[in-house]
Amino acid sequence: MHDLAPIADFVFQHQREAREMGRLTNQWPGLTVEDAYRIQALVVDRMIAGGDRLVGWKMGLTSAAKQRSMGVAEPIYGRLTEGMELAEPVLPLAGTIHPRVEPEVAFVFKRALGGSAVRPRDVWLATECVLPAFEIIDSRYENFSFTLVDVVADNASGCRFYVGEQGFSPYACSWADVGVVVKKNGEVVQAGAGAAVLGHPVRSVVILTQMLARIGAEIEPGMVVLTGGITEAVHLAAGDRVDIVFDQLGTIPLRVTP
Ligand code: 0L1
Ligand code: MG
Repeated sequence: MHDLAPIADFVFQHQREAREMGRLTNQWPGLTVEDAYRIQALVVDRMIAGGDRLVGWKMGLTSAAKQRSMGVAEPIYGRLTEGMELAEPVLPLAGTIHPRVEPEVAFVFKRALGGSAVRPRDVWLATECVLPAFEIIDSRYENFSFTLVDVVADNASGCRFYVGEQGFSPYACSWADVGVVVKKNGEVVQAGAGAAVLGHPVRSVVILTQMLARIGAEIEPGMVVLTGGITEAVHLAAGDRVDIVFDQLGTIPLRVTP
């Protein structure tokens, strides 16, 4: 049994300074997934103590391919804070290590949603709107290489996120069928559809509520949930322009600056 506070201090410092670290599981063998979620929460407590605010949740490992590569059957979740949100689709590389971008669908909630028995239709009733979004993931581990425990403790690689300006009714379309193309410097580098996220992004929210119920937490009114990457993540470098084209729903033009 480890004292988790010094481990959380270690992760917090590496996240704050955007500094690479070795795997926690090498330095502190025996950590469990439950310990890792506790470390994640303690790290975010430190951010909040410094003036930040919890504004939502992110889901990760939501594609069959990512789950297979990590040897898991369940997605993971991370926490979103105000300080992680980009006001405009511009990513300064300063403050990151080796960032990648993922197109995602974001849900914003008007009502609290929680418990272990949430159904998809409960999600729709609690949702204010759905928006095209992107997440910047930036593992603090060397070479983006980690175990499940490591990545959970590192806030599921969460770094920054951006939510588009135009919100859509949850009923505007089938979010499983929404097509997304990612163009980097004019060239198509990824393509996918909402169904890549657990068959339908709404399932990601259902699973999140079940996972949060285990720790007595829930989605609160006003919170945003990033449901998971629709395509493989795309590597970013200074000067890149990445257009994330959501079929019928608009394009988010991401610029990467030094
Ligand atoms: O948001 C994500 O899907 C990332 C989950 C963590 C694994 C990774 O960094 O690829
Ligand atoms: Mg993601």
